Amino acid sequence: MKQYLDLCEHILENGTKKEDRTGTGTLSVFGYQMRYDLKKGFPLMTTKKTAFRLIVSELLWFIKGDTNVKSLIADNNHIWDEWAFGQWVSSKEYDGPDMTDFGRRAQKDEEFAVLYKEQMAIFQKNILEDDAFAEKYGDLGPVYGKQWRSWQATTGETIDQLKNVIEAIKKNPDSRRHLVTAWNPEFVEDMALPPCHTMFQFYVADGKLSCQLYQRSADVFLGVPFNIASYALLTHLIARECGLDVGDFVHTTGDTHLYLNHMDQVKEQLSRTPKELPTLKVNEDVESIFDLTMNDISIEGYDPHPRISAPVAV
Ligand code: DHF
Ligand code: TMP
Repeated sequence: MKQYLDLCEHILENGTKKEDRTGTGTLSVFGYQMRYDLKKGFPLMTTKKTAFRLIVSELLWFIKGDTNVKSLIADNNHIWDEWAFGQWVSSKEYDGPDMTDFGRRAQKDEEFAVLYKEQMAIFQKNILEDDAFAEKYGDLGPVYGKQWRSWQATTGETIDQLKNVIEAIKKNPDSRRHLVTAWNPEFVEDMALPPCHTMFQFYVADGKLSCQLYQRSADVFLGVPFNIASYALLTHLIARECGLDVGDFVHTTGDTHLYLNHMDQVKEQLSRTPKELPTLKVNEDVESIFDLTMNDISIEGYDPHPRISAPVAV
């Protein structure tokens, strides 16, 4: 994972101080590219413990076309909670303490952080126990799952981009049109968070499947480790379904930033020596990526340095 550490150093050295939507502030560069040879091991961070289970559960959630946090929360995956919670506390129905700007206030104000935790716990309970509530506030809008599996066409029909791209890779591997896009301009406004990983392309050469992602906005400390592992996993899963080996994962990012409240954490991570990469194991009895469940996917030989926690900018 030297490339990832190089990126962190590159931003520390060359990043420009830039304000951002969340009010946190960042050091940012525009345009960066990393390349991971997937044959050399599975690119999961070894310089900080990264929860592979959460990455699998989120990817399977995209693959099944789901956009509601209910199934993630049921899986004990809370990485999308804040963005669903935001919909509830800004609705007319919400009558608890004022949660305006909860992300930033929870970091600065301990008293508020207690109130926030209480309301978040109520939210999570409601999502799990009340179907109508979950339908209303758990849905993040037409985000990744919707665009990948049922893009709305003007004919009234929907387009299954993921299924189509897998079929196309099998039938016509040399094609230069193996693309899936989550950026649907008509619906960007309806999404709780406009897609960060916006478009990806597959490429087949020498019997190997490669994938390139264009990510418009990249939170290098928190989001990027998840994004790298998630797309590496997707590439493995599609390669095996298409009878191909894995090639490279190419990660191209637009606004590539380190949040100013992640600086100590990044420096701690940079002080650590990378370890050997783990190996991915997928249940061979399941062929199609549409039939895989959590239990079919695991990682072996993962012995990372300890976790480094950091606040997420909402
Ligand atoms: N907003 C921002 N500002 N950055 C993001 O990376 C981000 N990612 C989103 C949604 N919005 C975002 C979805 N993905 C975490 C990782 C990925 C993710 C959201 C959150 C995260 O907090 N990871 C922590 C803790 C994970 C845990 O164990 O619960 C980590 O240390 O990796
Ligand atoms: P933005 O919509 O203002 O760009 O904010 C989105 C933030 O979330 C930004 O810091 C990038 C980060 N992010 C990732 O890095 N990876 C992800 O997968 C997601 C969903 C978000």
